[in-house]
Amino acid sequence: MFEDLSSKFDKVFKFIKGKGKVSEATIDEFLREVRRIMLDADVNYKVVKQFVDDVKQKALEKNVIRSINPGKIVIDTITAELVRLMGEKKTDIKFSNDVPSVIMMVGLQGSGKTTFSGKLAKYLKSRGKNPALAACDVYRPAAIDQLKTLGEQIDVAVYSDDSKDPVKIALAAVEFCKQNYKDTLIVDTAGRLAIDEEMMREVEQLKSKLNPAEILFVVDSMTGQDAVNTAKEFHDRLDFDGVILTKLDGDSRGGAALSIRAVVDKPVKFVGVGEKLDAIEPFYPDRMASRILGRGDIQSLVEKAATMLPEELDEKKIAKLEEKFKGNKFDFGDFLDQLQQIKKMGSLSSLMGMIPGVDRIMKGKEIDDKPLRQVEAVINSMTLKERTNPDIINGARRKRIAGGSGTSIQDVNRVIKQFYDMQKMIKTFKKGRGMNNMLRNMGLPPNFSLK
Ligand SMILES: Nc1nc2c(ncn2[C@@H]2O[C@H](COP(=O)(O)OP(=O)(O)OP(=O)(O)O)[C@@H](O)[C@H]2O)c(=O)[nH]1
Ligand SMILES: [Mg+2]
Repeated sequence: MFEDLSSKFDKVFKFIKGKGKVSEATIDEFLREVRRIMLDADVNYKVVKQFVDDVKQKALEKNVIRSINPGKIVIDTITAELVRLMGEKKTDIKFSNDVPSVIMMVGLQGSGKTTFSGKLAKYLKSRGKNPALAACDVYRPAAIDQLKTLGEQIDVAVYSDDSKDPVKIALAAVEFCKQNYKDTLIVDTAGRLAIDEEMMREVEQLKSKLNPAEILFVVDSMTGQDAVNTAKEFHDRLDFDGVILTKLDGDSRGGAALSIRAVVDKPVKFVGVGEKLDAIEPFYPDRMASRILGRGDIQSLVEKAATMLPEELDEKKIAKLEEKFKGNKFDFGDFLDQLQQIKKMGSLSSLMGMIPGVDRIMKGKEIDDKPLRQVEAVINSMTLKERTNPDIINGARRKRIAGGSGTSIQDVNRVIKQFYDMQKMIKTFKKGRGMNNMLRNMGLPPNFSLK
């Protein structure tokens, strides 16, 4: 995410860090560079001007010119101003006192409304809500089916009928929620190629009839300043409550993320970071600033792992795994369980991108998940007996497993070797020689840390 922006910030920060004392002219030179970086990232020019002026004023107030550590003052000021620019604090979804709370999605065609409706339903469901979806895009023939398919994947009811009237469908969906004890209704609406009067009238009508708790404007972050301009037009007509920035996993330069809040004065509430239904993250301005400045986002990574636990990994399973570790009984079945846990957290690329510095090294390159998938396929082709007792996997069995999993015998050999290596690692760990031994086994120096 934003690799280009982070590496440029990194460069210009190095310039100021190296300075002992600075004059106002040096600060100006530095800020001219910051300005250029932000314009290159397609941040709105008015926003950039205000930002740079604010940074200068605040740095001067902090006596940067007389300071012996001017670099730190300037960098801290920029960090704080970036956070402020994006809205300071995370803003939650609002719910109404009426049942159901209606959350309405609006935005241009292809911005990601339908996908985000599914993501939000899944997100709210895992947090104790009982949502339903309403299919109010009656224009695109496949739109209703698309939403129904998403609903099936997450086991959330989708209300649709063939009245061809979005307002009627939405009102009927509200009734459906009341009768079926659904507390939240997510309304997916139709998008058009550019803002047209008909679409605007339709969403205005939906707004007045539904009295939604939230209108969320969904926008493709890759469209940069166009995203910001569209946001403004939608905002003038609809006074929406929050912004959803989608496709931040792509090569979005950061312009939309950095300018939208300042231009429409409405918070970004979530971001979309992939096509899958769990590729949704609440928007934290401070964490986003950290990513933009190439410092990663360890907090989100940890939370991602932690929030999975109640839902997807039950206490019993953890206890069982611990037992197995202790008794040296860790087998291929457990190996497979572990792999599936990792996969549930998202793609390897998105996980690695949250580690400080990694984004810049990878420069947007995708990490190939194929080896993981291969390991999974190989284990899936083993019999239960083979999984618990890998020593019996002889040549003939290896051949069968390779055939069954669509891999080669070499692949199977590799997976089995990896498994034994992992067992060895667990043993070293158990013997109490601790973390450093484990790191050495992984080919890393002792006391290795990501910071
Ligand atoms: N990479 C990536 N793709 C996304 C994201 N969100 C949506 N998409 C993809 O963008 C395309 C359009 O998404 P939709 O959800 O159908 O968009 P929409 O706004 O409902 O489109 P219309 O109904 O035609 O107006 C699909 O191929 C999605 O898979 C995201 O966060 N990241
Ligand atoms: Mg749609």
